[in-house]
Amino acid sequence: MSSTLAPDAARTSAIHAPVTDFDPYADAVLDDPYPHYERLRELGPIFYLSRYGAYGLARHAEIDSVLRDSATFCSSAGVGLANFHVETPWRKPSIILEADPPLHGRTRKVVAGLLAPANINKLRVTMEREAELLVDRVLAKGHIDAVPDLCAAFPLKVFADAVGIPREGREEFLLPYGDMVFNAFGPVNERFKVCLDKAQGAIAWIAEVCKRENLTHDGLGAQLYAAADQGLLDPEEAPMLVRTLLSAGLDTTVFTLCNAMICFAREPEQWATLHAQPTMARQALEEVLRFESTFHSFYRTTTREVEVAGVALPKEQKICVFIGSANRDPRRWPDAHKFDVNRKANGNLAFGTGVHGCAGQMIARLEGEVLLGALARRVKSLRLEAAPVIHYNNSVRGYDSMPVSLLAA
Ligand code: OVV
Repeated sequence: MSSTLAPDAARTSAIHAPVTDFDPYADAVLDDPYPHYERLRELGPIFYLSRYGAYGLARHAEIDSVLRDSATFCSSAGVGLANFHVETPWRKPSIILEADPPLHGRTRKVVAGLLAPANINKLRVTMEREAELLVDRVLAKGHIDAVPDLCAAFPLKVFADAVGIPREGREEFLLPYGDMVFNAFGPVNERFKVCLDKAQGAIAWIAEVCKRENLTHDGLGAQLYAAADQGLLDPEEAPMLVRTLLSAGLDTTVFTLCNAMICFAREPEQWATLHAQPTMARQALEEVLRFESTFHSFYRTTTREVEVAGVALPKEQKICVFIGSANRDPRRWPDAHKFDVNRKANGNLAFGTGVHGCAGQMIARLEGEVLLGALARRVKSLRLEAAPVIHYNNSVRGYDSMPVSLLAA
């Protein structure tokens, strides 16, 4: 990473951001982004990513402020590098993620009700039963690939059941579809293009399972159609929001579970702490989300000329927020680089913040708490048997494979 002063610093009196040719999407960066994030934070509160023509934020305070000001830093231009105001997106824009008021407020209200604790806590018992079955199975094996056997298996069962989609096709299509969705939170690079080529079958499958006739009668999907019946949504908005649930709800939770497994496999003492006190599962999960955030970066777009950390930005300017860096910012977190389940990690930005903060965060936490809790009660120790295989994606961080051995308590 090289950095210089912005090109025309001499000609104007405005403060210019440091410029860097850093590529957040290079494989080598995704292998271990944290030393790079540290350099980005040290560049200053804002910097310019010359390869992408976007500004970047890597400190907690500035990212928090930008995410809280959704009027100035909007989402309707897309949350990747492509500006939907001038470029055609790869699919019809989401009516919640890639929307501003007033559309966003209306759809968000429906989805927020759907995913509120009062509506999802009834899923806990079913999730706990599934978690027990899964832990039985992996303990019987002893040696597993924690990605397919545990981290993917759980959400593919409990979340897809909760939405109410068919069993057939889940393994083949759900994660590849999400992979595409999350690649689109970055630039239209080679990774994006290769993924889009491979995603065609998944795109068709998703469109099909979002239809009312293919959903169970009591799931979250059916509840979205019921909201449309009540006039809270237009009829064509119900399948769009089922698509949102299936876009946002699988890869993210799968990778969060992967990241939890990695954190604990690397820190046996932390596992010992959780094993001794399994009710710490929810707090421990929060620290996983801080320490190994699932979401690493995405964009906002300015709706007007605005100053950020003293730097004047034009209208329609893309700004990248490095969530994975904010959650390791030593300005915000003492011993930021220490994974510590005793820490109060609340205030981390893993789910974003502000009006676009993750609508599914409570069901995501529920899934994580339930599986981690079941493991904590019954697994005495876990060990990485070989190097995990990272899954390269433009915005989310997780694994394709993670050979682990488990010892029953
Ligand atoms: C938060 C999120 C992630 C991915 C997709 C969507 C939302 C969507 O609305 O489709």
